[in-house]
Amino acid sequence: MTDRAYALFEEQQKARGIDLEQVKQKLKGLKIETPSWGYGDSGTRFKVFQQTGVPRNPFEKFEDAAQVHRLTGLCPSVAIHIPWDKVDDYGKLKSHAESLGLQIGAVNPNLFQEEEYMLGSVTNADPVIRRKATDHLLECVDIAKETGSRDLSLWFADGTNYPGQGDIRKRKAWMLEALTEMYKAMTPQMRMLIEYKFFEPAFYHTDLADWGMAYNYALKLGPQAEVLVDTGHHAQGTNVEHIVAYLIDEKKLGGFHFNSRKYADDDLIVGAINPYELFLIFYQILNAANDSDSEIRQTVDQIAYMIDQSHNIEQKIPAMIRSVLNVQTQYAKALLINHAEVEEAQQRGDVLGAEDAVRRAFEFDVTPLLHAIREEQGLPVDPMKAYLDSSYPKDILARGKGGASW
Ligand code: AOS
Ligand code: ZN
Ligand code: ZN
Ligand code: ZN
Repeated sequence: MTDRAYALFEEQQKARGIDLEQVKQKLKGLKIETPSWGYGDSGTRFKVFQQTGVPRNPFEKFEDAAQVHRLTGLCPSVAIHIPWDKVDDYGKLKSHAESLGLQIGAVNPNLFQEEEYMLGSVTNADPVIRRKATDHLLECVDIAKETGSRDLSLWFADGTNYPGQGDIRKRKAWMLEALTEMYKAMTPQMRMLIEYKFFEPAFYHTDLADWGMAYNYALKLGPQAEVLVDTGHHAQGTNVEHIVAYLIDEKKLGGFHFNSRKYADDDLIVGAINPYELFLIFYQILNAANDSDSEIRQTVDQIAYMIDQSHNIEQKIPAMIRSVLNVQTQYAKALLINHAEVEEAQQRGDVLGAEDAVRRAFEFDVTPLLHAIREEQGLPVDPMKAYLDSSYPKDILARGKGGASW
């Protein structure tokens, strides 16, 4: 059955001029980093729900992440959040990760959970608090040295709730001061990925509100600083794939935090609400992947694909499996775009033809293709089912309730 479905799919794609061997190779190369915080308890400002069986410490978070990688083959690294994942010995955490076939990925400083940061961290009017916040950034650089992490992902909750509450321009300068100090502490192999979000928790102004501000800081800091696009961090209607194309073209797109949303920064399972947006993001990336400029191709190669989700009511591990499979599916669909066909239609000024050439790829059922590559990789064809049928979901119940949470 699978074979017949694949044979038909292969025939169909061949007729469209798609080289399936190349598609398969690219699919097998896809890597998506999962976040340690996605495995723990989380919630909204109204309630953090406690589930039975969530990891009790960073070591167990890696054990759960290893399940996701074992079954999908997609997630060899895990992002950590400091101090949520603070341990005495990062070398020990690193070897634990390696023993599970994983690596420690991006290090995420946390400058939003201490009392002192109520009016800002690196942008606080009090120099003592700014110092403390900057020291935490430096601590994270040191941790990244120990864990062997390339990327430091920065997101700041800094902002104000009311006009006049803070001096926007002074805060802008303090932000640059802190980032500069951190940038100078990084090793040449490291990258600073600067995230932005237009509101929440601050509701009047956010110091790093949009991609333009993140880009401006990255430009001032130097080549090791780049922009991180979190898909949930835009106003309704924003054309995220345009931002992606623009940043790639400027060689400043460092990575993604994938998630999906209906209203704001909802942190829902990526691809659950807006799969076409995700597909169009990959369209832009793949369009740039063949650019004649080698620096653009290199930018595309270095993009860090990361999930940033907080699973409040979902079972954590299945939610993560669903998420990465959704990314894989949209990536697979985008790989079916015939770029030459799109370009020809553009040249002819054929608006409908160009749109059709892009959309048609989205409309294919890629299930036979995904089953085929999983078989070739020795992975279960249905990773979700394989997880649910395994003993792991039952085994972790022994951990009880009250695991790690933010
Ligand atoms: C916050 O909205 C951001 O997306 C950050 O990436 C944050 O660090 C992450 O959600 C973990 O809290
Ligand atoms: Zn209300
Ligand atoms: Zn994020
Ligand atoms: Zn967010």
